[in-house]
Amino acid sequence: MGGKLIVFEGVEGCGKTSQIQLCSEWLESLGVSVMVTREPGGTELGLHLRRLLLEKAEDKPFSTRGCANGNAQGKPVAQVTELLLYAADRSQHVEQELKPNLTAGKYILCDRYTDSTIAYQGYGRGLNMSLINQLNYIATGGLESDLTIWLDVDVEVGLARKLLDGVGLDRIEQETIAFHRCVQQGYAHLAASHPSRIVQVDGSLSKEAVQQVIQGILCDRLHLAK
Ligand code: Z5A
Repeated sequence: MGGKLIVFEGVEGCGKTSQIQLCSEWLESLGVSVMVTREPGGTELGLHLRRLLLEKAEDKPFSTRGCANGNAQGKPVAQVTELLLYAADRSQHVEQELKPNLTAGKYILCDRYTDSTIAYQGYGRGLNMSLINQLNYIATGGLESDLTIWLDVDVEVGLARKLLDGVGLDRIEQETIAFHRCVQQGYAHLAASHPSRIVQVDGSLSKEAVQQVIQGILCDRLHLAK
């Protein structure tokens, strides 16, 4: 495939959306053909799944929190069901958007991919890692990112940024700090295990400083001329 799949990962509020926007503008200024997408929700089917997956706790009826503490007020979605919904979203996304656009030579900037499932459902929820790896493989057909940028910020910093936005926290953002710390540990472990694919970037710097670092990494790793 002629294009490149560049994934942005990290805990809530780490700055993925902001950096993807800046990166897209920069790449286009270099004459690169860019596509911006995300998981969940990169397809029409995925948008429906995204709504189900991220509904706020007060917007019942779905809640995995109730499932975990056995005190469901609404109808809890089982944790494996949640995992399967992310896999369904990814499978459709890979077939409908990622593969054709990579073949067309695009640079795809993707907000979250397989590592999110490992970090959130694996490290966060504690689901079986071998099951997650199998589902990731089935959903992607083995398509891995060419480069993954992990925007590393403290969990508290990311959540504080989200609270400042004043839009309210979604279902996963409303999880406990302990949950988000497990997710963060998941990213740290992934980055240490896949140094050639995942690059850690200090997301606590200013947006402009983070963007400079990312542009340098893309130039080095993807042989782009600045
Ligand atoms: N999820 C999962 O569990 N399993 C999976 O397999 C997948 C996903 C694929 C998707 O949410 C949710 O699904 C996610 C994991 C789960 N959990 N939650 N919730 P999402 O990706 O759509 O949303 P998010 O992860 O919560 O990201 P976000 O809210 O869009 O945040 P962001 O993109 O990382 O950050 P941002 O929007 O660029 O910035 C947030 C705020 O911080 C905003 O006000 C910015 O202006 C500000 N900001 C950004 N950068 C900076 C810097 N450098 N300094 C200061 N302020 C900054």
